[in-house]
Amino acid sequence: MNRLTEEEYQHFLDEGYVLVRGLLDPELDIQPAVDEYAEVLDRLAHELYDAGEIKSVYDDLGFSDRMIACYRDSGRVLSGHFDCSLPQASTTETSPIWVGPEVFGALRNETLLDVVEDLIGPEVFSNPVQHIRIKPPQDVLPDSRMDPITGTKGGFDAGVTPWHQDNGVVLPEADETNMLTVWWPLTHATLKNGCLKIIPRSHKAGLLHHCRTVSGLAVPDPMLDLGRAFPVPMNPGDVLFLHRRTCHSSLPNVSDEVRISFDIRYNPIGQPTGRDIFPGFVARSRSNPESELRDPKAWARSWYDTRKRLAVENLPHYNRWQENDGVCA
Ligand SMILES: O=C(O)CCC(=O)C(=O)O
Ligand SMILES: [Fe+2]
Repeated sequence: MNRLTEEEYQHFLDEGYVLVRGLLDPELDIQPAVDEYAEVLDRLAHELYDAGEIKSVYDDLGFSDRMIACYRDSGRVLSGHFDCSLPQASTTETSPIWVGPEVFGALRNETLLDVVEDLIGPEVFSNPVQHIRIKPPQDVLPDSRMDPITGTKGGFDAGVTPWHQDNGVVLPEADETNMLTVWWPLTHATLKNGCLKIIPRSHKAGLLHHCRTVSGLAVPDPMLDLGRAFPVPMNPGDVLFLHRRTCHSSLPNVSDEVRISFDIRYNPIGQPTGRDIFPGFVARSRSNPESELRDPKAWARSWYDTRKRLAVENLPHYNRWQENDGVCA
């Protein structure tokens, strides 16, 4: 074991998660990414202002208030401009994406990879199912994104996340892939601003049926042991490692600040990622260190190339769940 104790490892196996408090150093491991996103927001604010969509560039505001002002004035969902992945449909050559060097640095963070290695072994592939979630207070989300099931303003990318297993989000070819989810906040994640909730031991019941909702894929409540569910408030530096079948969701953001978190995934090299139209990379290989990708530009290029390809080819379906299926009606 690099970083985990035997007890922590056993806890992951038994409960389907392990929460490591204070694993990362907020100044060294998190602030560089926060600064990079502040630059992305600065450029976006100028673009929106030039397009007449916001009343000011709001450069006197801090990140959270500036983001909220841009949401409020523009009435748009802006999360795609920050996300390190492409949209689920209708990708064009100009679909927004942010794949900057500090995001790559986060995916290659050695402290994280030490724990990942403890959990899935020494040959580690960075799975392309990855997001930064800048979740604004839900009252600034456009009304069109009201979720009929949860009654909260949704949109998978910026609102409340319904109960699901990450295994349900990838294609069946990855059902036996040992995919690990790594969730960590860049700001405090609280009960009020929409922290994660998990159901311990839910990883033992196999893959559950997921329904398509406005907010993303959702396991219907009757299939869940909700009595066990608990919220997981976290501080910057804390990291949550989730088994691919552990049921989780997140609360609505009813605060007046944005909640920012990374959710990134890894699997053993050679196993299907479940989304092979997107590019992953070797993050750590003890047997062949030369195969590791260390060049942030090459990584960014792999996403730009994918965007270009998807803008002309149709995106193959990467959702196994049908639109109007009986279980979900
Ligand atoms: O951050 C959220 O609100 C949801 C995250 C999630 O579903 C995940 O990390 O897999
Ligand atoms: Fe998830």
